Amino acid sequence: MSHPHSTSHRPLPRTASAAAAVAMAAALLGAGAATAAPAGAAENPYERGPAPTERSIEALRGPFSVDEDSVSRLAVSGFGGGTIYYPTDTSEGTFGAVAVAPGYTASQSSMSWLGPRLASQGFVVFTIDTITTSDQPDSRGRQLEAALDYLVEDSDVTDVIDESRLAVMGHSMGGGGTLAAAESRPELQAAIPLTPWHLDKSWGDVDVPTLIVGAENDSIASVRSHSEPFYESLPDNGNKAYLELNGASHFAPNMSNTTIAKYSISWLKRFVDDDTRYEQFLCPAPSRDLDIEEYRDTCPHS
Ligand code: 856
Repeated sequence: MSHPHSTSHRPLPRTASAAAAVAMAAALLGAGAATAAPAGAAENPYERGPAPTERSIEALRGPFSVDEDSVSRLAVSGFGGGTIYYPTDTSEGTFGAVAVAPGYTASQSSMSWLGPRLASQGFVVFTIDTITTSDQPDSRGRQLEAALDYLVEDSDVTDVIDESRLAVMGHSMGGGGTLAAAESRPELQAAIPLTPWHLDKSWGDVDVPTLIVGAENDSIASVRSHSEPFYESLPDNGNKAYLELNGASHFAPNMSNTTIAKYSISWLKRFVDDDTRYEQFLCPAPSRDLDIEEYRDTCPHS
């Protein structure tokens, strides 16, 4: 870009005082640009709730009170109904939303712990039932998309949601569906497959920030054949992470789990809300400990 105040193409004399004058002019121009910006423009309009701490992201409940709304399967199409958990206080603005799919043979109740856990941190959470409990991963992905469409277009909480900030999660075949939905809808802001299962191991077209959670002792969707190849196939130049739960089974995501909660909250806050206050929990990568067998990432996030 050309400099608006430059009138000469003659090289400046490279004396110390001339260099200082150039630096001063640049500083003044920078300051002028900052003061000319609208008030508050530097603040993130999507930030919700107080500054986080390790303790606040591990807590059983976050700062927002939560209500729930049951959605009958008879009232919807493209998925099997579910339960919407949503923050009651909209004084800071609308919230991002996340749809959550269960695994093979399971219902929404298998993921219900995530409803109040995530909603109380400032998200609308829709734990869904699938059309049949034997639906395959790609079908579960389409059902997650239908659930998000219902949430922003037809639900009783449309006014609570920012339709441009949506995410998907799911367990096992629902985690495979989460990958499929992310591939199908690049406009999604985040995806979190939990001990995901899918026959397709190639997800190089996914352009959605994706946190894959694997379980070390998973004998249904082994990390060797599922989570690890899924993670490695995601583009290296995108935002992705792999969290492997130490000593955990395939069913770890079906019970209240603080490690899943704290990294899911951080991922959703970082990418659905653009809330960089949570980057501290993701980068640098958490260390191996009693809860974490392994963590892979593409830090720093962009
Ligand atoms: C249960 C996914 C051949 O595939 C399987 O055996 C299999 C079994 C179970 C699941 C799953 O979704 O488990 C979650 O709620 C694949």
